[in-house]
Order: sequence, then structure tokens, then C-alpha cells
Amino acid sequence: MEKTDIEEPPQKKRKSEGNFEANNEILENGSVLKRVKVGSRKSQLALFQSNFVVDLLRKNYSNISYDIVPMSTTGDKILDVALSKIGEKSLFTKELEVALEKDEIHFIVHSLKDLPTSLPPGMVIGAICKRENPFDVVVFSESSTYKDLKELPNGSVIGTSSLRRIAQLKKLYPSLTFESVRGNLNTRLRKLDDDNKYSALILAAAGVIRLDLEHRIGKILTPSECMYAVGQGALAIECKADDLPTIHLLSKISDKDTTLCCIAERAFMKKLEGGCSVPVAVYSRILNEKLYLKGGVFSLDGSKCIIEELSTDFKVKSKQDIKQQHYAGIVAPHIPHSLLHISNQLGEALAELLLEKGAAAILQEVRTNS
Ligand code: DPM
Repeated sequence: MEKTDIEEPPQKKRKSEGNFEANNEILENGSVLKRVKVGSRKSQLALFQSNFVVDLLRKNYSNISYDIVPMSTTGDKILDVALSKIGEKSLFTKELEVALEKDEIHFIVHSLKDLPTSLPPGMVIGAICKRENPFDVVVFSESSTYKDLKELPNGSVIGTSSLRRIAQLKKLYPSLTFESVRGNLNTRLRKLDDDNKYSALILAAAGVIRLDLEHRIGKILTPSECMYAVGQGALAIECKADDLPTIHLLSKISDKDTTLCCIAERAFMKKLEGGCSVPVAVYSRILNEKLYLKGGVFSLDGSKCIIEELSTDFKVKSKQDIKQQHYAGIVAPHIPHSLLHISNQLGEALAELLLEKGAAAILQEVRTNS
């Protein structure tokens, strides 16, 4: 049976896939990438994450040598102000991206949730690795005997500067007080254990687990208590859009399901025009070839919220001619383009649904008041 042009949109895109194939051969010979430089923030977590990615790459390309180049960023330097008050979008990324632009490094390893949905011109997310536990957790002070937020006495102070966490938890636990706590993970834990000020911290499980502090997790928050930040728990690797050898190298360590979930989450965020400092939260998963995305927008005290869920079937083939090259900054030449497209559409559709229900007014109010 002959297939029509319209039923076979992926053919068109194969052209660029062909280029990636060609680069594979060059790469296997080691003639293009012999020495790979990896830009990283200097924090313990960032260095762990960069080393984690290098270890994954080494398993696939053992003949390449890898150097990690640590750098300080604006976000690392300003420690006394809550993140939502600083108001610059690429706080933790700018200095690293300048080095990437100048070809001083091949790529940067980021926590995906710290990457804005619009990257600087010429930059893309070349791969997203398999997601660590995406949920938030409660960490109690070392001397605490409490096991859940609901047990804490009225007025207990919870350390977090995330508007997303505060909004969702204030709604559930109006008697708790939330205060900003900055610094890297170990500094925060020291403040929790030594200061007597905080009863508990809310942290991303992923960071706690990566630093081998899993034993400090008091409780994992379920999505009905606190949905997570867009991209939370996933590592993203940023590189130049035209650096095909690096994009090919990275495709070996990309995780398909994580990439599709994160495309949906980021498309949702992008359409809502949310940034890392607005109370927008998600929960996504892939089950039986279906992608589910739940998303919420909250007022600062959580008293107003809009939460909806949509799903999409990966078995239904998209018949559209897909021209898009990246989705909220993400490229994935090794994943069928129709799947990337469907995931992106799901995120946008969910954002549109929330906007229809009044999300814009809530976000506007948050921006005026925070
Ligand atoms: C972003 C937020 C926070 C980080 C806001 C949010 C938390 C700030 C705070 C966008 N980035 O989540 O609503 O608690 O004061 C950050 C962490 C990780 C990456 C630490 C954490 C590790 C987990 C990961 C900070 N960025 O959230 O506990 O890689 O996803």
C-alpha cells in the first residue's frame, strides 16, 4: 500500500536526523569530540550533578576526556534575599551561558526547574536525563519527634522561599508560618538543626537524595498536598543549538519518558507565562502509552487556586506536518517528533484550560503582590 505524503510527516524531518547519524560516525571515531568541557555552578549539588552526567557519558564514550569547569553565578552570590524578590530570570545560568556562547565549554548541567522556558538565542536543552523522585519532602530538625506537618503546633515555622510550596501548604495548614531560608542544602540543614527557629524545611526530594541525605526525609508530600515545580527532579543539559556533535553525544543519556513529561510541563508553564517565582505546580506521568498532566495556579496564600488535569494518547498518530524544531527549548532528535509534538500540545491545552478558568487574574495578582 502506498502512503501519502500527509500521512508520513516524519519523513521530512528525517533529513536532520540523517545529519545526526553522520555525526555519530565522526563521534565514534573520536575525531570530533576528544575533550569535553562541562560548565557547572560551584555548589556541592551542582558539582554532583555535573559529575553524574559525566559518569553517564563515560559509560557510553570512554575514549573522550571530560573536564568540569566550576563557575559562580549571580544567584550563588546573592544569598540574603528571597529568590522571588530578586526578579531576574536567569539568576543561576547567565555566567555559564556566556561561557557556552564563547565556546569555552561544550555544555552546562542544570536542574531543569531552574531553566527558564525561553533560553537565550542559539541555546537548547540537548538532553534531559531520567528523573529522580520529583516530589517535595518535609525535613524535620534533627531533634524533632514530629513525622507530619499536621502534627506541628500552631505558629511553627517552616523554611522555604518557594511561593509554590507556601501557597499549597498554607491552604492545607493555615496555622503554620512560612519563612525564607536560603543557601545551599547543607547550609539550610545546619540552620534547621542549630537555629531552633525552623521546625521543618520543605525541599525537593531529588536534591536531598543526590547528596546522600535520604535519611533526613521525614515525609514525602503527595500531589494532593503539594504538586511539584515544572521540571523538578530532572537534570537538563544545555548546549548550542548548532553543535550537532554535542547534541548527538547527549542523546545517549537522554530519557524518553522524562523528556516527554517535561516538554508537557514546560509548554504548560510557557503558555501561562509563569517563571520560577510564581506559584505554578504540576504532576505528570506516563502510563500505558498515555501522558497525564495535572497543573495548578495558586494565589500567594493558596486561598484561590485553579487545578485541572488532561491526558493524551501516544497511540494516536499526529497527522500534522510538524515543523517545530524545539519545544520550550528542548531538542530530542532521537525521539519520534510526533510524540514531542503531542506532549507540547497537552501542556498548552492545559494552560489554555486554566486561563479560561481565570488563571491570568491569579497570576497578575501574584505579580503585583510579590
Ligand atoms: C526553583 C525553586 C526552588 C529552586 C522554586 C520552587 C526552591 C527554592 C526554595 C525554581 N529552584 O521549587 O517552587 O526552596 O527556597 C532548587 C533545588 C533543586 C533545584 C532545591 C529544592 C534540586 C532539585 C532538582 C532551588 N533547584 O527545590 O529543594 O534538581 O529539581
